[in-house]
Amino acid sequence: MSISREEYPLLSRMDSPEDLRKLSLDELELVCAELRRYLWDTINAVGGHLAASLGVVELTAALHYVYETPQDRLVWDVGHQGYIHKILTGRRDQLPTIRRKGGLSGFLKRSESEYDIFGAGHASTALSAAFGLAVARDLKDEKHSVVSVIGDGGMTGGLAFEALNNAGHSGRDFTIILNDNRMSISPNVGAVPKFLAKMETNPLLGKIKDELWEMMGKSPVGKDTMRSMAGRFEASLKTLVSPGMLFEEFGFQYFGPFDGHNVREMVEILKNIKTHHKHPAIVHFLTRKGKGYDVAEADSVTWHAVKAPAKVEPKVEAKSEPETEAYMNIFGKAMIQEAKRDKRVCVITAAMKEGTGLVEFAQECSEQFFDVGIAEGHAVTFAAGLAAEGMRPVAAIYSSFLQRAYDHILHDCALQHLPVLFCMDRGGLVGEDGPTHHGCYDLGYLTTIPGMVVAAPRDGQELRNLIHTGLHWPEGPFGIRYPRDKAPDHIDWEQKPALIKVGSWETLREGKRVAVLACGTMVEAARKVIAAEELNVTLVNARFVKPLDEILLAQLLDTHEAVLTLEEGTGHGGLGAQVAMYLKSNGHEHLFHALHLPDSYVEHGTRAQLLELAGLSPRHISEAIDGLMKAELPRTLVLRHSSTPLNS
Ligand SMILES: Cc1ncc(C[n+]2csc(CCOP(=O)(O)OP(=O)(O)O)c2C)c(N)n1
Repeated sequence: MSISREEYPLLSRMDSPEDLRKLSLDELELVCAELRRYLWDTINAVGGHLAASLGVVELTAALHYVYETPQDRLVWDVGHQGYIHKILTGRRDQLPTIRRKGGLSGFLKRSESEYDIFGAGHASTALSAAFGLAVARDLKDEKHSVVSVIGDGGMTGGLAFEALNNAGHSGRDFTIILNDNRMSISPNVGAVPKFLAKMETNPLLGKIKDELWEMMGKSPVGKDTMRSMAGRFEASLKTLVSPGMLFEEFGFQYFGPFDGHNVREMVEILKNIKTHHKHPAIVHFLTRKGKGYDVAEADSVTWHAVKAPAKVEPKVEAKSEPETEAYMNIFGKAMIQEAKRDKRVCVITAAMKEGTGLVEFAQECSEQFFDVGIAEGHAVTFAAGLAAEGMRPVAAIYSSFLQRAYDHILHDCALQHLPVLFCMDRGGLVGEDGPTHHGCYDLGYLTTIPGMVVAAPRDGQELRNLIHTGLHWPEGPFGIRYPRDKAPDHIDWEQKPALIKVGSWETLREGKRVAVLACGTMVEAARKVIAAEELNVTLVNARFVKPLDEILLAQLLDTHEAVLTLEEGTGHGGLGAQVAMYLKSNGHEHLFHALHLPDSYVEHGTRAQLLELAGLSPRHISEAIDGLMKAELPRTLVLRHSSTPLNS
């Protein structure tokens, strides 16, 4: 559906950045107002990331106005702030479909648009990727500009500094735009925000700079010679008043800080950089998350992402069950109890206090809470250090973000038998955030690590018990993954959590012929299917994916003819793969079927839609059980993988 000319006189004509470049500066200002209104109205109606994109309206417009995208390469970090970029690059009318199945992705994606030069979803990649583009350009003897945009939050990731280290002294034409809104999702942490704030507020530097610009004709981008003189003078001033200016030491020429909402000035600044500056440069813009809407400016944490308003359902008279709690909140509450019980418990987040359910923990147990910034690798090795001194560290990191820290888990924790507890929220399909955020791989990538315990609770109480168990486990890293979902049970918080024998499974129901081994979310899904269809099969809660409960497994194999494994993870290395290996290694010839996520990238949509698409819906479970119940008695081991590759 296209937007109306009456409501959006300019924006309705912007079909590509080419159209934007034809506007006068007055019109550019007007189009920014229309962009902001369109974004606000649409995202409040359909849900999505909001505050960050509101903050980069002028920046995005200025970048596409000055640079000849897509020939000039524009690389965005994370991509959650890329909605304005999407609107201006031919996707305006599809914005209402964002994050819905079949609609626009919530992040940038190479397959979605030629303007999405580099896809993302995870933070701190933009500088490395863009520097790769810049080097490729030079090797191919091409002349376009390469510009990357990174937030002050993204700058807390070590990868960003690795790129600065590598790119700064290369001398290549490479521009970094630092979008500094002083916020990650929550207020930014550590030295980077302090250092940036110093540059913004250093009164001596500011005063001298103002006077300098005054002398140069009141414009921060005066005539070329004056500007370069000013630049040189300013550079020496900076070393005088702020020795060791970080970026300059890395080999970048630093420009700023500038007002990131004055689109006219930004255009002038960027034009000058593009035309005259052919070396590594950092342009520092100050922006405000949520800009333009008081509520969002005042509380950008809440407005970081908004949900679509719930549909008004007709009132149901029947007494409805009170809602159960989300796993993430159960985790947060359980940690408060554990941290109060044992002062050695330390909880670490990598800039995801809200997302991992730790807001109350941070208030109530502030001494035991550590936000290390968007730095998952560091978070893990830091936790290993704590463990080496006898503390009980808990690394609360989303399953997909922990992928970045694989070697930190292996080399820094497991190899040294250091007991770090990993609590991985967003295990399995996350829904609308899509493939960058699905936690599909954890069961696979963690079970490859010798000595690692890998578990998935079937409900909230079991999450508490596993946390308790993990905090008492002395032998090495212990991982617990749970979904972005509500737990199926109500928790009695008065009751103390229990210790579970590591590696033990739980038989939930005894039946004949088929043993269903399910882990995590799949336990409840299988329980419902079995109950609804009154199937006479055995159901086992295979809560430990590593180590397997080989004693119970052997008993089950004695008494059953077929085995079905169910897991919300990829087939490689997870429950099914391990059980299959056990069967094969021990010469069993049972019928075997494994339901798991496909070996392809699952797109975005609701969790229910994606489970259906990925072959893990109740229908698929029912068909798999039915197939095994009716199948011929096994003569050979049949290893069938359920999933068909999905089109991505
Ligand atoms: C590796 C990784 N860790 C965590 C996140 C979750 N996350 C998404 S946006 C964001 C904040 C980014 O802050 P900044 O770069 O300053 O951008 P802003 O939202 O302020 O525009 C975080 C932590 C992520 N996307 N990737």
